[in-house]
Amino acid sequence: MSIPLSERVAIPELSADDDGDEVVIGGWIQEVRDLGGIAFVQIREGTSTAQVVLPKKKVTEEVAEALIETNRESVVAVKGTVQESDEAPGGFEVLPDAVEVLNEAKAPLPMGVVDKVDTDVDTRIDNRFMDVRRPEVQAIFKIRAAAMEGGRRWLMEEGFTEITSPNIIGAASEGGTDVFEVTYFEDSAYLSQSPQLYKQMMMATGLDRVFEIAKYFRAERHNTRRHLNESSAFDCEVAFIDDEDDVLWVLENLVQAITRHVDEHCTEELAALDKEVHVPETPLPRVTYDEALDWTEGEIDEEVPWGEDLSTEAEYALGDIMEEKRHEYYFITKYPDASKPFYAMPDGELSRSFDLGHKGMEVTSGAQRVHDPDLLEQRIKETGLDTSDFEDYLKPFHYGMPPHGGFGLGLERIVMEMLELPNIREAVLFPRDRSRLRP
Ligand code: AMO
Repeated sequence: MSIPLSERVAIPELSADDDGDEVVIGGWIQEVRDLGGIAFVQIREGTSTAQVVLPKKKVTEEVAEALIETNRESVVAVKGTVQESDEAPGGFEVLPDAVEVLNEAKAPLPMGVVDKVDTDVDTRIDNRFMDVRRPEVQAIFKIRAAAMEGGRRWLMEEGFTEITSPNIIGAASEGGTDVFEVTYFEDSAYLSQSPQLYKQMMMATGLDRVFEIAKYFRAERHNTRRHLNESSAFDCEVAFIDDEDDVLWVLENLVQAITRHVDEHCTEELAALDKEVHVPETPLPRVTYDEALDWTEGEIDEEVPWGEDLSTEAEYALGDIMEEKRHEYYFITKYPDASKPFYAMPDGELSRSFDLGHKGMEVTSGAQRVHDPDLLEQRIKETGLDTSDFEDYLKPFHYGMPPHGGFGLGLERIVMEMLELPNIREAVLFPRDRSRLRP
């Protein structure tokens, strides 16, 4: 007779209070300790385990063998009685009457799950299904999901509408060369670098506040610890703004909502990673681009010429300075126009653009946008792009486009930063980088 899996009780929900209850549990065989007259088997589900106790005189040979002889990491169902036990981890154990091996794992395993040996990151990603069985890895993806939930919830509460824009597009969304070209029937198309042009087009519709948890595809050739060729972001756009300050308000509160949600809902996961999340106070400090150059001068080997984007070295130096001032998160505002894209609103030589930094890592860029069609067209031309590629984007600007602005908050970047992960690949299940297209 098979064990009814629909009656399965979640291991994290079991405790000594269930003493005497008949339960069904299911999970992966993590560890077997056979002491002769008695054996202990740890069954893992998620980041929790339950101890199954096998006193050889009290359980049938068939039950004992099924757990002791089956390879580690096999999936089993166990039906038995919960008994309080001071010696068992969690204060309880399960005495089984029936065991069913649902799927036996091959041996040897492609990588260890609980062994304390360091497995290299490539082996881990090649075997992600097994890597995610490790509590500290599973915790990362639960926290990532919580970050998405916390952000999405807050945006919904603030009246944002979630949109979905196309990922297969006819012209490069961010301009430039970092686009993946794909065959589209008889034509070629591109994978979207961001939903930038679409979220802006929505500002002409009356949906005044939109967001998308978007995919960015970027054919950047560099292989760094903070770049992916496929990444995700909270992309927001807001209409009827006075200036970029209105957008900064949304961003700082979104970051606060994300970190607060993780802090409040991921206690176990943070403990598995031995991390604490710091919820920033708002408003976040604003540092102008000029101040950033000024403050980092002398702290870095290669000065940043005015007008250019901050170098990685300057970003980290600024991160250190801000950390000394006890600020993990901070805005960098008033960038030079020359360093920002055509759609960002110029303000003389400056731009109404900003970045959000966290300890030296850029986690967000955004800006008030140009909403005047003539200026926008002129800027597209000045960038060396072909305005005919932007016809669909430009059209709404001729038919009632309110002042607007927005930002893209890199999801992997904020997860990586929150959890102090050494590499962005740790924050995505199946990373895409220059040398990886599988699994
Ligand atoms: P930007 O190109 O700065 O701006 O991207 C916004 C944020 O997305 C994240 N990000 C990445 N993360 C990992 N790997 C990458 N290759 C990568 N590229 C970007 C970063 C970055 O800050 N359209 C604008 C946003 C806007 O103005 O609304 C844009 O895409 O965290």
